[in-house]
Amino acid sequence: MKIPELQKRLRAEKIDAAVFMGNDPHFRYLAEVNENPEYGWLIVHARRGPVIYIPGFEAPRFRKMTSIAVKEPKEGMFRGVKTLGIVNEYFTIANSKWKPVKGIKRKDISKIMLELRRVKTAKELRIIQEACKLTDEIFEKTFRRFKTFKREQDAKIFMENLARETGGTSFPTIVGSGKNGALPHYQGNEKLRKGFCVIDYGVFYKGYCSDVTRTIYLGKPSKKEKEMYDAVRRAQQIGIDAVRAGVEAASVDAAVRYDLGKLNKYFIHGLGHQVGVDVHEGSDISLSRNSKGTLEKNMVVTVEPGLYFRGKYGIRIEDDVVVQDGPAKVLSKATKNLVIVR
Ligand SMILES: [Mn+2]
Repeated sequence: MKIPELQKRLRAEKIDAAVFMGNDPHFRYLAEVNENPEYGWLIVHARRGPVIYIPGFEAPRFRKMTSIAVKEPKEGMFRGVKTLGIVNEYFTIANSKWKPVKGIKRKDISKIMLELRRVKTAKELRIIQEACKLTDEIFEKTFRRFKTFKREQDAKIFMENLARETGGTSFPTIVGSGKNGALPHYQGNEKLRKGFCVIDYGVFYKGYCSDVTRTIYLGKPSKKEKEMYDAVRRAQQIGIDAVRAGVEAASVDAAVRYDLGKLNKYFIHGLGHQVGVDVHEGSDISLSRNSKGTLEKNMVVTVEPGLYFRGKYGIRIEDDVVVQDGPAKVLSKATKNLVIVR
């Protein structure tokens, strides 16, 4: 429960209350519910209990999900509030014209929220670990089934269907075969090409995301291709080994690039990012060369080096790991031995 910590921060900043709109992931995060309401908001008061305001027809459902008081919207919700914390990104222009907040001074609390979300509670870690376990199982099922797929999206649809029962996927699945794998965010649907096939996939589970990539091979890899795969796998392990509480986030990216040596020029994106209620969380600290800040215990980050040879193929391996005082705990465990589909 992060609300008491938020209240402490609000008091320190002399903010009387914070409001989170229904579409804001912080709503789920703070209320500890799996979904956002279509319409409604959460008010966290600095000095009294939080309240969710939601229309009557939605209220019973949310009452079952949270211990926070759920009430119907009414006048005077912000009585006594002189300074109101908002999250700029979700407090849109329409909201700023919203009558109940008229005349109340507003202060952006995005930074406070980023800081709160950065370090995960034991409960959050448990949920993300479960999300990763589901992801592993879906990867294994997909590998076994791969021979039957004709097009890239046959694999994508198969995987996304398996995620339906748990809450869906955390982002659009990427399946890029052959030269398409050289485009990190490829979303096409070509006939599956021989060679490497990059599969980037994650589930949305109890309000949290997983984000895992495996690269498999369709056909028979050459010696050179196997070497490239091994280079990515080794670099990824070096990245995981470098993740530790207290280290500069940027230094983890640097360690991987150093290991890749001449191949580094084919590694065209950052090494990783935080993950949580959002799949790309907390842009303030990431495993990339321009990131400032250090890793803290119980942050969850991805480690995802890749090599991209334009017009030829791509390889990426991505795991979700928990930052610890000692070696990072790897949550995603789908095999990293090169899966070969013939
Ligand atoms: Mn990722």
